[in-house]
Amino acid sequence: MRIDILTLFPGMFSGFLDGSLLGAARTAGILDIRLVDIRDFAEGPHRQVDDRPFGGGPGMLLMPGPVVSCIEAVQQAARPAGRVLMLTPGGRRLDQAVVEELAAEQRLVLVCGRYEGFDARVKETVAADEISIGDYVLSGGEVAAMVIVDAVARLVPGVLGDEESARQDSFSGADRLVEGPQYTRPREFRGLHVPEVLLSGDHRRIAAWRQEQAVEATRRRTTVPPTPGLARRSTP
Ligand code: 6GU
Repeated sequence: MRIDILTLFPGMFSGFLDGSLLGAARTAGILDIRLVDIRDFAEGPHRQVDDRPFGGGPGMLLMPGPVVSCIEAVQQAARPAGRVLMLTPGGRRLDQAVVEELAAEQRLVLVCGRYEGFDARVKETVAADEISIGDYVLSGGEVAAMVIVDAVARLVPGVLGDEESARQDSFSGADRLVEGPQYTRPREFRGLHVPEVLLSGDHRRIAAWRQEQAVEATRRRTTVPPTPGLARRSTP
């Protein structure tokens, strides 16, 4: 799979892309991830990429010229042109179903916004979709792009050593359940014991217990808390 990341801050990605999982997949040629600096497509002596919004208001917008030139150049450089995703807080909310949809593409072009966002004509000029990673505001799309690359890459065959582990992840499979609790050694930690069923060697019972725990974990997470605040405890 090929992913082109268009950004004003390519340096933000270096540690991330060279890290163990992605670094190995890139070296192995499974993932072809490229960074493109939007400022390289700016014109004039100042290489300006942002300007004040017409009609007034706070902050600066990315000008359409450099962004569209950058997208077009990247798309023309290789085939297929790839699906263009603009990263904005108002976009379609990312979830595992969207991640699976993106992982099925041969090529993605991720465009990171900065400042108050993109001039609206970018989206009209290039056939782009807008993606958000959640209902909160980041200073730019770079962190969101890393989230997308991480989540998508692990679904690309060969990136994870163990294909089964991706299928068993939370939100995967037809039921979209989150995973229940898991345990490793020691069998007892500070007086807390590993559930007996997991030590039983009875694989049918273990599978049934895990399914039950996943259903319960999913229910707890999607039930509206009775009082404000995030803290919720299951009744004993
Ligand atoms: Cl994609 N960009 C920004 N700036 N903020 C966000 C976001 C994206 N997704 C959630 N918040």
